[in-house]
Amino acid sequence: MAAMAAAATLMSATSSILRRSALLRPHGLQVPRRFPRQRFVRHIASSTNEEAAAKAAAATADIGGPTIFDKIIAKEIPSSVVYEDEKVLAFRDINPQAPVHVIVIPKVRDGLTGLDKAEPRHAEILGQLLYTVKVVAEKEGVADGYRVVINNGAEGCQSVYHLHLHVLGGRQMKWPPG
Ligand code: DGP
Repeated sequence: MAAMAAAATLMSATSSILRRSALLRPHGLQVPRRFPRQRFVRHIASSTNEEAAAKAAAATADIGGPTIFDKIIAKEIPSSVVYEDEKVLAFRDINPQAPVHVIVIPKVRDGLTGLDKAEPRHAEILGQLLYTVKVVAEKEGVADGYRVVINNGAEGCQSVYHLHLHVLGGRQMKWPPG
């Protein structure tokens, strides 16, 4: 009789252990533990990405004020446009230093107050600006010889803080430049 009672107790205990491990753990214990963990990891990852993006945006924010070139782009003040496309504008300099003197600018400054603010993300627009210089030189009939100048910063004689390339031609250039 005692042996039968002991066997019944053992079977009940075994069944309880089996129920917990084989049935409850996968459906009852593991599910609620696994999902929150994954969500937590995803949350950490996404907030880290957001923070990194916010830091990158702050580091490259366009902190320069508006310039006269914004008004030229918006056609609020007139200019003699030599070339224009979606991203780039080229117009004659108001104070020409050579028979041909054209300014080439990005329509969206995107932090490029000067060349010193260039970031890897600007590589495409920088290439487009340079290519536009070549197009402008051909249009202006100076493709055989011209000079491209970027004045950067106060010591470089920059006066308008919106990146621009000067295309100068139509006369013999001298070297070194002043
Ligand atoms: P820089 O000194 O490198 O920043 O050159 C700025 C040039 O911009 C300078 O050669 C004169 C030109 N510029 C300034 N204001 C105007 C304007 O209102 N119209 C035109 N067409 N050019 C301007």
